[in-house]
Amino acid sequence: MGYTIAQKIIKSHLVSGEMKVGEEIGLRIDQTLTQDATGTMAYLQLEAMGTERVKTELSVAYIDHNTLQAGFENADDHRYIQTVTKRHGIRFSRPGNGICHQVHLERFAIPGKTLIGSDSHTPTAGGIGMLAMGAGGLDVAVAMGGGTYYITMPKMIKINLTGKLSDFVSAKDVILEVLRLLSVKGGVGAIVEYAGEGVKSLSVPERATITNMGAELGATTSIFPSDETTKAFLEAEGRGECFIPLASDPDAVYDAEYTVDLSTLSPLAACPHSPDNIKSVDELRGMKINQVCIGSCTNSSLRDLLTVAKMLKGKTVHPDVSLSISPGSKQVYTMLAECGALADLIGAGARILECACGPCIGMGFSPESAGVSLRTFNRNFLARSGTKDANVYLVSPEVAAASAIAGVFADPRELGEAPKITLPEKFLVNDNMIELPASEAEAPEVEVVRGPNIKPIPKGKAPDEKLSAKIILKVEDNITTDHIMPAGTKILPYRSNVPKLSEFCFTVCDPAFPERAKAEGGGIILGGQNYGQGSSREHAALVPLYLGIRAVIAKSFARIHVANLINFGIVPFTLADPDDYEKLSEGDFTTIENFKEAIASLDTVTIKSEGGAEVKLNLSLTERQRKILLAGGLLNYTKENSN
Ligand code: MIC
Ligand code: SF4
Repeated sequence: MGYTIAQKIIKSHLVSGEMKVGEEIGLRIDQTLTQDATGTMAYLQLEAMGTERVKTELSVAYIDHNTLQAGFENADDHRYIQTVTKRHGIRFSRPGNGICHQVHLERFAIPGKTLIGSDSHTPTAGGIGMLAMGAGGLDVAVAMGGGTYYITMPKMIKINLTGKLSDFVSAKDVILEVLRLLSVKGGVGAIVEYAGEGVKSLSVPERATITNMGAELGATTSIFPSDETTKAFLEAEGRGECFIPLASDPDAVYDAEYTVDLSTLSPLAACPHSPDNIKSVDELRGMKINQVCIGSCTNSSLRDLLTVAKMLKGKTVHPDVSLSISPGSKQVYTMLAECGALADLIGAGARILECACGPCIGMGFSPESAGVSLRTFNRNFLARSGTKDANVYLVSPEVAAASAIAGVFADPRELGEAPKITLPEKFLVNDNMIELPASEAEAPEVEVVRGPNIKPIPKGKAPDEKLSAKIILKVEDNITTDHIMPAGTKILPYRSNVPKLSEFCFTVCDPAFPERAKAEGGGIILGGQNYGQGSSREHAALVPLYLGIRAVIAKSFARIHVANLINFGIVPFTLADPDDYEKLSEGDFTTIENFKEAIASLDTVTIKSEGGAEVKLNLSLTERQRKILLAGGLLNYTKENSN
C-alpha cells in the first residue's frame, strides 16, 4: 500500500508509535517557530527546562502580534525574546519584518521537513509541502530542546481540486468552500491533503492561504504536493536548493475524499461569528459596510496585495468605509513600494499598517459599534475584533477591495476585467531583519533581559486522590480560545503576566467568572463540542490553572487545546453520553472519588453531583499523558525524566 504525502513525512520522522489512525505517535521536529504572544512563555519554559542550546535544525522567534506597544509591556517582552533567543541558538525576526507564517514561508519553510509553531496557523507552511503543525508553547519548547512531539496519528482526507478558478475568484474562496463542506469540526483528527489537476494552477502563496485556514477546520494540518510551482517559488526566494518533489503514491489510501471544482466556485464569505458560516457574496450583495481590513497570515502575500492595488488604482475608498492594509512581510512591503503599487493603495485612501497581525488579533482597528467589517483574515469569532457587537465577515482580497470602493458588499466580478498579476521571477531577498544567535562560545556571555512584566509561570500540581469541586462555568458548543482567554489591545500585553491575565479569563462568556473562580478556589468547567477550538495559546489552559481549574468536562475537545490542558495538568474528561450535558448544571457540586486512580489507569469514571445525577465520563489518555497529568504537567514531567 502506498503512502499519502503526510504519511511519507511522518514515516521519515517517526520516533515512536505505529502509524495507525488514533494511536499516539512521536515525531522528530526539524524546525520550530514562535511568535511574541506565545513566545515569552515558550522561552520561559525552555529556560525552566535547563536547555542551553536548541537542538533543532532551525528555530525562529518572530515579533508580529504584540506590536502596538501602548505601554512598556510589549517592548519588555520583545527585549526578553531577543536576548533569550540570542543566548539559546534561535534566530530572531525583528518587529517590522513581518507575520511569522508569511516570513517563514518565504525564507525558511522546506518541503518534506517537519515544523511546529506556537501558533495555530503554522500549517501555512503546508503550502510548500512541509508537515507544519500548531502546538502549545511548552510543546515547542520541548521540541527546541530536541524532544519528541507527540500527536495522535491522523486520518487522511483528500481534496481533489479540478478545473481552474474564474476571474476574481481566489484561494480564499477555495478554503471557504472547504469550510462549507466540512465545517469547523470536519478536520478534527485529520490531515487534509490537496491533489488533482487544479493544484497546478495555484501558486505557493495561494496554496498557503488554503493550508493556513485549514486550522479553522480543526485539522492537524493541511498539505500540498511539492512540484514545479514549489520549485519556482523556492528559486524566486533564492532557496532553490531546498526543493524536493513530493507527491502521494498512486495507491495511497485516504479515509475520505472530496472534490472541489475550481471552475464552479464563486466569491464566498464566512458570516458572523464562525469561519464555517458560509454564504455566497451574491446573497450578501448590497449590505452596507463600515470597514475593510486586508492582510493577516491568510491573505497578505505579494499576489494578494498587488491584486488589491490594481483594483484600487485611481479609485477612492468609499467615504463610509475605513480600509486598512497590513502587508505580510517586509519583502512584500518593499516590493509593493518598488513597483509603485504602494502608491496606488495610499492614493486610494487605504490606511497602511505595519507588517504585523494588527487588526486580526484585535490590536487596533476595532470596528465601530454594531459595525460591519469585511476582513481577509481567518477568524471572525465573537469579540475578536475588539468590538463585541461588530459583525465580521471573512472574504477574499478581491471581495474586500471591490466592497471598499462600493461601500457595500460587492461582487468583484461586476467590475469587468480581472487584474492580471505576474509575480516576479526573483523576490527581493534581504534578511537584514533576522538576527542570528550568538555562537556557542559567546552564548553564555549574553545577558537575558527580563522586564517587570514577566511573571513566573504558574506550576501544575499533582492530582489529589479525590476531586470534589463545583462546576463553576457551563458553556455551549464550539467555545474558542478567544472566549477562554481573549486577546486584543488591553489584554495581549499581559501574555507573560498570568495573574493579570486571569482578570480577563472567560469574561466574553461571563464577566463575573474570574471573581467567582477566585472566590470558589477553582473548580470544574463544563463545555460542549469542540471545546477550545481556535488558537494554540496555552494561556487558555495556564490561566484557568492559575484560577484553580482542575478538570474540564466536554462533549469533545479541539486538538491543540486538549494537549495544552494536559501539558498544564488539567484533566480533560469527555462525556460518555453527550446528552448527559443536560444533567449537569453550573453551580453543581460534584465529586470524583477515584480521581487519581482514574488518571493513572482508568478509561471511565463516574461523577456524582450533589443533586443526585450520576454521569459517566471517559478519559482517553495515552500512557505518556497519564504520566504527565500525574506529575502535575509536562514541565514537571520533563524535569523528573531528565534527571
Ligand atoms: C490567533 O490567531 O488567534 C493567534 C493570536 O495567532 C493565536 C496565537 C495566540 O493566541 O497567541 C493562534 O492562532 O495560535
Ligand atoms: Fe497573526 Fe492573525 Fe495569523 Fe494569528 S491569525 S498569526 S493573529 S495574522
